[in-house]
Amino acid sequence: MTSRQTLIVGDIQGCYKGLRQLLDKCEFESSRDQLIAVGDLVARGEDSLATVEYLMSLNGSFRTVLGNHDLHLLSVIEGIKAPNPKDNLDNLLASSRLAEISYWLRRFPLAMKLDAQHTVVHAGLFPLWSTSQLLALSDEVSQALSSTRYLELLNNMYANEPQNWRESLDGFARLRFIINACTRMRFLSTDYRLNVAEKGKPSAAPPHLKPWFELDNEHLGGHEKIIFGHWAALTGVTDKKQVIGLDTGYVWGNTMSAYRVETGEIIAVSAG
Ligand SMILES: [Mn+2]
Repeated sequence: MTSRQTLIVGDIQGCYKGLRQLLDKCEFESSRDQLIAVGDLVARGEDSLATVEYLMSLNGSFRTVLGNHDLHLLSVIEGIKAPNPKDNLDNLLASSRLAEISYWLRRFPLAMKLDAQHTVVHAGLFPLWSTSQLLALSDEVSQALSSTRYLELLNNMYANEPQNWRESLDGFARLRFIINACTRMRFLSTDYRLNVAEKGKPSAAPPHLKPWFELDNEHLGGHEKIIFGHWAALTGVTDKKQVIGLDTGYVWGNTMSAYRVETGEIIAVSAG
């Protein structure tokens, strides 16, 4: 690559070695290019601390949307939740830079628009929302995350309710729905009820549940693309031109993927 590129990388999950291999393969130059992540920067991989320190070192060349694992890390840092025993966060939690890491992380949004075409969000676009509504709702959560309500929000974040979106939702129920839709959604029932329990492949789900991208979204423009992660069981396959899944399960031994915005290419490295 000799011209500036914008790369969107799938779920990194603390897989530092895979991230660096993927960026090398893409010929990523931090002085020239932009790197954007779909969230879940940390968790089960071999080195969540090295991953975060590297991404922080990129300064303005790196941005992310927040994933469920990133929000959970904030709760763990604040002592609201215990670390998940399946995660590998010990070195990160022991870091002398922990306060700096928390401050850095919680200033990122749940969703971002790169241009008129490309929207990035960890779990997906709730199909009753337009991308501009998604951005406005993401801002509501960001305001709480950067305010004195920060700890209260983390304390009120853990529940699977409400399942139905209503514009009249308010308080923490509203913020929780936005967080669940943006960071945990996979399936919805056909009446647009959020189901965050089911995790497998669409073909293995009960018939009343559909992947979020299979439900009609009358607000999504024909030129728009949604770039998301979170759902490793899809291995990136959505069968929709407008919906680009980048969680290809590197942490489970599969691949880590990046989408090159300028060309529409997917570049991947294998864990095996
Ligand atoms: Mn996730």
